[in-house]
Amino acid sequence: MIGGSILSQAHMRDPPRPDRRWLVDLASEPAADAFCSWNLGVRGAGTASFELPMPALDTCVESWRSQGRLRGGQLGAARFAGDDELMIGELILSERDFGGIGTTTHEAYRRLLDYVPGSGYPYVLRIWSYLARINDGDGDAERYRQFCVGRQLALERAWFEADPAATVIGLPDRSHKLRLLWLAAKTPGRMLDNPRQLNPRQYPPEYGPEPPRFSRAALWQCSRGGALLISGTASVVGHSSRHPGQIGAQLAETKRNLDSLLRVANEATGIDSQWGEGTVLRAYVRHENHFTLAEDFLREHFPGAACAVLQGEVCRRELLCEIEGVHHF
Ligand code: 3EB
Repeated sequence: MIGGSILSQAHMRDPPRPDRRWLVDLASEPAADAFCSWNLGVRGAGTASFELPMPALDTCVESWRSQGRLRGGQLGAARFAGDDELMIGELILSERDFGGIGTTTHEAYRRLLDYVPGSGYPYVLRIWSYLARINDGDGDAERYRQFCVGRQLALERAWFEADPAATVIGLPDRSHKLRLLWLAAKTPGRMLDNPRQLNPRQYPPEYGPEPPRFSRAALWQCSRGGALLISGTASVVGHSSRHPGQIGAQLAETKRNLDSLLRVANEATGIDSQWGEGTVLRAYVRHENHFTLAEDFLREHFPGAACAVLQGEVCRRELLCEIEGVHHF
């Protein structure tokens, strides 16, 4: 009896072992193997959580760390969270309300362009767009190409001085929702091209009636340092897809594109930076059975980087993977 109580006291002094809380645990971040998480307590007006409904190799939380006062709110169908320097907004529109992906994209970008100038964060650095069935439809009726038509129609109002960095990825579900997230700043960034890749505005018409509109990366400086916001980067050299259907070769080509982009950024900053601890990558693979292959590739070629691998459809059918991310200088 006495022995038993000493034993349990000794046990109480042990540091808590997470695996003992085999069903429910509390931590500042959701557990990697959670099937559900409850966010308890209001952390601050500016702390928002956005959800990407796509399968992942390991679920994880990508946290954007704040500087100064937090703020957040809702503007029509959009909600946003921000701090003294940056904000991220999310706008979700249903194609059911706007009649097709082209018109829905046009409406979403139009709202974005209307909202941004008066938002207090007038410089859009980066945009993410997610839609389902991105490769459905043939020729110029393909949904990605219709997305490009809608985006171009909105951007013809020529509000962006330089196109923001971007990602467009297909969600592997049947949803009718277009999800647009944008990162905007109070101070401007510098948009970068990649010498290995054509500026998307100059893609020939074989890729669709209207060209994609994005820069290969945005370089942004603040008191905490510089950040390279890297667009979705795939196995595209010039304007053409390389190594159709070959995941290993596509990953290697994508890495060469990323290396080339980092050289441009190093020149711009005057810092000889390398991939490593300061690198956060998100890889999208079209097929779930390429999850571990992609992760092994990232581990080997970006040692020290933090990596997430998600299942998503790339905008050209022959492309099997795309990598985006943030590199801190
Ligand atoms: C490419 O290089 C690959 O339409 O905004 C990557 C990132 C791609 C963004 C976009 C498209 C977009 O063309 C596809």
